[in-house]
Amino acid sequence: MSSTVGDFLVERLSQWGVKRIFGYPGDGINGVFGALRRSGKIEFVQCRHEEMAAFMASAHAKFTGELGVCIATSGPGASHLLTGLYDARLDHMPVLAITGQQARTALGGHYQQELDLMSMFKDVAGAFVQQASAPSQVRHLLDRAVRTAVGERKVTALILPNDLQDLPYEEPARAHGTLHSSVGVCRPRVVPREADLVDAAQLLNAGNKVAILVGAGALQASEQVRALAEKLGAGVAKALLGKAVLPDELPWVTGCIGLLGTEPSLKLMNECDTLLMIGSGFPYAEFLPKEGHARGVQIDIAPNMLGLRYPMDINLVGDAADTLKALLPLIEQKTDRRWRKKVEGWRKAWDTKLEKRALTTADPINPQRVVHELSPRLPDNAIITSDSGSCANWFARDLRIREGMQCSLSGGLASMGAAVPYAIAAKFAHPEQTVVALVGDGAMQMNNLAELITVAKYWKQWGNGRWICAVFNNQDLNQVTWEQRVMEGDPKFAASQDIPDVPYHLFAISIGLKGICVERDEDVAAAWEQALASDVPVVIDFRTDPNVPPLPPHISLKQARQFAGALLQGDPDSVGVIRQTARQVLSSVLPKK
Ligand SMILES: Cc1ncc(C[n+]2csc(CCOP(=O)(O)OP(=O)(O)O)c2C)c(N)n1
Ligand SMILES: [Mg+2]
Repeated sequence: MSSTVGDFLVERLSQWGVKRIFGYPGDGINGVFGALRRSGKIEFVQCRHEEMAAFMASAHAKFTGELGVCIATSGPGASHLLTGLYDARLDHMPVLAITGQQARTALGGHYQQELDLMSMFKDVAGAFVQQASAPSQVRHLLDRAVRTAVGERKVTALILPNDLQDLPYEEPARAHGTLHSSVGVCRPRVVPREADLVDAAQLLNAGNKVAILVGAGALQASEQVRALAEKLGAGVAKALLGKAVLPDELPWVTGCIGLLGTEPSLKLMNECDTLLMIGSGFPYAEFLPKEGHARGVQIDIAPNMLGLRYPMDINLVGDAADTLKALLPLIEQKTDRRWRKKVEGWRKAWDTKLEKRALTTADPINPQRVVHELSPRLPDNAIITSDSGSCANWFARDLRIREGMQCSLSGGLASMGAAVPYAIAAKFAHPEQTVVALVGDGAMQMNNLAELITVAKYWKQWGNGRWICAVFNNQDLNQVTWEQRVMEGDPKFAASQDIPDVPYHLFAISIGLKGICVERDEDVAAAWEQALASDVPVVIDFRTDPNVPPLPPHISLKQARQFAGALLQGDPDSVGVIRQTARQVLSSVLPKK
């Protein structure tokens, strides 16, 4: 039987199916931690920082489909959660944050660690945020926080004053002003009406050149997307969060789209006459067809994500798999395969180009080669995470996803610091699978490095050490350096861009993990093989060349001029940049001298 409010909370979370909570302790939340210890029903994962706990909760939701839960103390613990919670919110993940608060008797008194948490969480957890004030209120607050998070795929927050956590739990009385809530939520099957499906099918059947764009919302609809694309003779581009929807072995999958995307995806969008978008909030409208050039159908579970990036003709509210299942019988098999052949041709040419780029020599290591060599060596069910930075380009372009793999990154928020916590949450959820995190050195220094200590603390518990962190050590905040050059026309600003050299592999060794340093292109493949065969988690320090350009698949004339101008203004790395850029892509746009 429950005794304190804390005990009740833990028991109720367990009834909701929560098995693991990520967090960090503090006196504002000790009443709940005591209950976690007494109960033993929920595993507590101790992170190095509350932001990492929130990233882990977000990743837990992404890699399992379950609710992610994170917990922190009052004041600074709660405020540290914010970025990870925003990550979940922007990627539509169900996450519950539980935090402490000062005692009810102190609130409003400018007390130590007293923050107005209701106001602070109001934006990120706007779907449901409440601060409990009485024991008998906690039951419905928790039930509603979980049901809202799961049912609406939102972030919610529950704030518990510390004195309240230790009070005896009371069931709500049968009286005016009390509530009697329950556990459980059955998600609906959401399928558009038949007449709307018929309209959508007519539009798609009338198209001669159909392009499909899939996002995270289509991750559970791989089979249906594939069947539909085959019938329509369509090419399929993938938004970053939808990278695992279809394997890259399919010759008509054009890969990722956007600034980090591929040339065939760009061509697919520019030349199609019909666009079908499924479960994607891909933001960059300039990579979609020009307005009026294509007719469009969109499918999304969230009505507020429909018709937003492209003026769609038909906006269908629906679950991706169920909607496609209902749509498929209405779709005619296209006999004219010329468009499909064209898309496959683009894709083939791109594969050749990509491989050539990856195998070009660089100084010291070509970062594209790091991911290029990883792809064929990954086990079938590997999980790959990426940080934000130039490695996200190589993750998007050079990583070839196969069936059964999962991958993700901080998509909507594009925050640095997510790759290692994501990879930790992935490993807790799927301990039998190999997990690989791709991380920039700036992101390591920001917070991923400390989170390796969490790996050192827990890996033996996972039952195996198949967990790898690959660092792209270029001593530069490279993605932004290139944005300064190409988008702004500014030379690299060394004061803001250069970062110290840190021996990541030695840090790993010092905390009991394995560390490998790779300094030459020709050693990249062997390093991956060694790491993938290791029974201890590995950190690989790849010394990569910052002058390999992570450029968008197309570069506009304006950007080319700006880029050339930036180099002429005295970019400190101009010689290396020109050499690498010429080798990679841009020989036509470089300054002549
Ligand atoms: C929290 C946060 N701060 C700043 C940025 C802006 N930003 C995006 S990529 C990047 C550079 C990342 O550098 P690094 O991790 O070394 O990767 P690289 O691009 O060098 O491969 C920065 C500063 C961000 N996305 N998130
Ligand atoms: Mg870097």
